[in-house]
Order: sequence, then structure tokens, then C-alpha cells
Amino acid sequence: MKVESITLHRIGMPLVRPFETSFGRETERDVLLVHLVTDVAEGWGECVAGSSPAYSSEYVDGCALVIEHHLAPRIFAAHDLRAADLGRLLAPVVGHRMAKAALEAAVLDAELRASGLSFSERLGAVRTEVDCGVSVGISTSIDELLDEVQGYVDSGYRRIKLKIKPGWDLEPVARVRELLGPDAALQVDANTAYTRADIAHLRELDTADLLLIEQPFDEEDIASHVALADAIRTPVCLDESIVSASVAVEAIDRGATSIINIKPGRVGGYLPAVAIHDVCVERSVPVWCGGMLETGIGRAMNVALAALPGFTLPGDTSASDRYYAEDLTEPFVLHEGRLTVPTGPGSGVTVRTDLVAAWARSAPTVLHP
Ligand code: OSB
Ligand code: MG
Repeated sequence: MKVESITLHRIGMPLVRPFETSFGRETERDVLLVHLVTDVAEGWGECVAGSSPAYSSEYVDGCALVIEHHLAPRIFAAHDLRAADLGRLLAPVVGHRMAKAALEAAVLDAELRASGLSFSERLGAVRTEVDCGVSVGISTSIDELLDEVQGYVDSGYRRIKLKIKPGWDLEPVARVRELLGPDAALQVDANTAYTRADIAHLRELDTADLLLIEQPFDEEDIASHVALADAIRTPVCLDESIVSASVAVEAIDRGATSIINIKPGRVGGYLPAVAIHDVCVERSVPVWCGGMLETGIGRAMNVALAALPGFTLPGDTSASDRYYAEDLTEPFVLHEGRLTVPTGPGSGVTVRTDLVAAWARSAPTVLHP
């Protein structure tokens, strides 16, 4: 495959409700899209970086620049580009996994459309639909939180994840557990808001009988996660810390994590995500598919990934209407708490280019060899 152009689109999409985590509050998603034209097909990819470097060191402006100046030239220089070669081709650029993942998604999409294969076939999916959970942001009051959670229960979500931070943890978690009843799947995500000094406090979460606690400490602080895992009955799950298969193996072997959240953007793409899935399956560590408020483009690909055999827990793969009044592709709709895995070539969804143009924040950047 020969790449003829790479176009970077920057769009703004208002969220149906603000999304607050321990690191900030978002009301609109600032999305970078990659549109690839090759000699055989076209592909689209979505960059999951936030507008500021708060979840990780990457952010949208930085991703656009590193694609333009460092990644795209390496792709244009390749003679016969294949998605499987991207890891090696882009390895001279250190880090920047979200930028690489956005390009990888577009390359995979084009390659698969050219060959008539779907993402689910290419990645090794074994299910036609996936169980869905929902990630619930920090609220302004407990009553508002309970209302929001009740709405998701009524929609059929199979698992609730609450964002927590110091000052918003034991009380909201206990109240939501009371609302859901003892058997419902409930988990929490701290996005690195705690320190090792909080271990005794976090142990009190054990009474809520949670599926897991996600990333309580700094992404580089594996040792504190080991200490927490030794002190708490609730399983510890890492998100931000897991940037590659080798880090995953290290964290599992050290006892820092017994469940892993896999996000393709965080780990450099769908093929690296499958590699992490594989090392986890070998070690009997359950995985689930995380989310970054994706549009239909990234969502279609995430749903395909979540259909792999090791994804045994419901993902943050919620329906389009949990995020957006109108999606960039045909919307993903929940049926009995599940989303259907797309089966068409590539991502299996069609990008509404009229909306890409209507929601543009700036003129597209068109790159050529
Ligand atoms: O930590 O999982 C996270 C969103 C943005 C950044 C980080 C996270 C999240 C979510 C939302 O939890 C998951 C989703 O519904 O896409
Ligand atoms: Mg998380």
C-alpha cells in the first residue's frame, strides 16, 4: 500500500453532559482525526489525546505536530506500507503512543477495506456483541450522581464505574452500592489522585464489594500499587501505568495489578493492544476495554477489540448517546446492555464527512509525500 496523503482534521464535539475526573472537567471533546488516502483504499483514525496533558503527557496539539513533523514523513517514505510494520517503522520516534495509535488506526482501516476484512476478523474477535459498562464522572452532589446512575441502570448498562478522588469516594460509593443492590457490578477509577499514605483509607472501599479499583496512584509508581494490592481485598487494576506489553508483564509479575484496562490509544494502537491482551491471557489476567470518550470511529474499533477472548469484563464501551447528541458515524446503540461488533470492511462504519466539515475548529492540514 502506498500512502498518497494524510489529512489532519480538528473538530469540537459537545458532550451531552460535562465529564469530570480527578484531573479535570471536560464539556467538549477536542478531537483530532486522521484521514489517510492510499493507492488502494482510504482509512480514518481517531486520536484520543485530551486538549491538555492531564491524563497522560500527550495532548492534541502535540499529537498533531508529531504526526506532521515526525510520523507522517516515515509513513510516506515506506515503499509497501503494512499496518504490521508500523511499530518498527515508527520506533525511532520515542513515546507519542496516542499519535502513533491514531495513524495505526487509519492505516489498518485502509488496509482492511482494501482486503474486505473487518477489524474484528483482523484482531481475532470471538464474539458478535460485547457487554458494556459506563464510566460516571464526579458529580456536584450525591443526589445528582444517583440520578445519573439510575438513568444508566434504566438504559441497561451491565456495570457502573465511578470516578473518585480524595473527598469524593467512600460516601458516593456506598450510596451507589445501596442504590444498585449487592449483586450489581460496580468499580471505581481514581486516575492517580491518591498516594501511598492513603492505603488505609482506600481499604475502607472493601466494604462496597467492588469489582476493582483502577489506577489510584501515579502512573510510574508501581511499588505503591503492589503495597495496596497486598493490603486490600478489592482487586487493583492499572490503566495509565500500562503503556506496553513489557510493562504489563512487569506489573503483573510484581503483583501490582490483577486486572488490566486496555486502551489502544494509550499503548500505541490496536496491534500493541492485542499483544497486551495476549500476555494477559497467558497469565490468566482478565482485561477490559477502556475508553477515551471516542467518536463512532474509535468506538467501532474498540468494540471489535473488546470481542477478543480475554476481554471477560464489561468495557467502557458505552453507546454513542452517552457522550454525543449526534455521532460522527452511524450511532452505536445499546441492546440489553450490549453493543454489536461491526462486521463490514475496516472499522465497518462510515464517517459523515459533512459533520467533519461542519464541526471543524480549524482548516484541515493536508500532508503529501
Ligand atoms: O481513566 O478511563 C479513564 C475518559 C478520559 C480519560 C480517562 C478515562 C476516561 C474514562 C471514560 O473513564 C471512559 C469512556 O466512557 O470512554
Ligand atoms: Mg482509567
